[in-house]
Amino acid sequence: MWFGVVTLFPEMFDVTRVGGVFKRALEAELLTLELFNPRDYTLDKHHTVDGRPYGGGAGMVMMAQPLNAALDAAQVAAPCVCDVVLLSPQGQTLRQQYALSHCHDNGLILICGRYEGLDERFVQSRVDMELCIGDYVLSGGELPAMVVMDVVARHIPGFLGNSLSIIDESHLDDTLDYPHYTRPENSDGSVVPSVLLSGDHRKISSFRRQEALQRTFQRRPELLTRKVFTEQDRKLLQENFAKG
Ligand code: 4H7
Repeated sequence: MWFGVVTLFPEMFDVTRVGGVFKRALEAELLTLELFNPRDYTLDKHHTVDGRPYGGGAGMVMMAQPLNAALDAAQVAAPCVCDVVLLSPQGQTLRQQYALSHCHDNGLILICGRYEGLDERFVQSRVDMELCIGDYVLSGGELPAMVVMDVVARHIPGFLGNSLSIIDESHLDDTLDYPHYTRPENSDGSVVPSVLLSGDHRKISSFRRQEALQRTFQRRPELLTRKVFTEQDRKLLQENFAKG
C-alpha cells in the first residue's frame, strides 16, 4: 500500500524508519511512504505557507495554494486514485473498522494541518473525509497521520509476521483485550490465574472471553451498547453478574 503524506514537517516521519514492523514493511516494499511539503510548492521567494485569518483572531492559517500544489503532486505520484483524508479535531472518530475497510486500498493520502488550521476552501474542494484520533487538540496532524498508517497497515495481509494475531484482536468486535501473563508463574507473590496453567483450551478461551467482556463492561460500557452479543457471550456476561 502507498501512503502519501502532505506535511510541513516531513522529518517527523523519520521515526517510521527507525524500527519495528512498519520499518520492515517499508524495506520489504509492502508499504511505500512519500512525503510532500507544501513549502516546496510555494510561488513567492519567502516560501510562505501561512496567512493571517480573515475576520481577525489569533494565529495563522495554512494557505490553499501550497496545499493544492502539494496535493496535486501527491495525486500524480499515487499509484491509483485514492482517498484524501485530513486529520483534524473536527473529523469523525477513527475506529478499528476504518482500518478494516481500507486495508485493501492501493493508496491513501493524508493531510497534516498546522497553525490554527487550513483554509476551508481547500478542505471543501479537495478533502474526501476528516478523521480524528480522539477528543483532544494537537499541535499538528503528523502524529494522527502516523496513527492512521499504523492501524491501517496492521490489517494488510502479510504486514504482521503472524497473520493470525489480528483475527482475535481487541476492538474489532467492540470488546477490550483479555489480560496477558508470562513467566514467571509467581511474580513477587502475585500468581498467574490457575486456569491458564490447566492446559484445558476450552476453559482457557472461556476465561479469557469472560475477562474481556467484564473489562469492557467496567471500563468502556458504551462499547457494549452497539454490540451484538453471541449466545456464548450472553452466558458469560450473566455468569459475571451472578458472581457480582
Ligand atoms: C486540522 C485543523 C488532529 C488539523 C486544525 C489534528 C488533533 C487531531 C489540525 C488543526 C490536530 C485529532 C492545528 C488546530 C494546531 C489547533 C493548535 C492539527 N489535532 N490544528 N492548532 N484529535 N491538529 O485527531
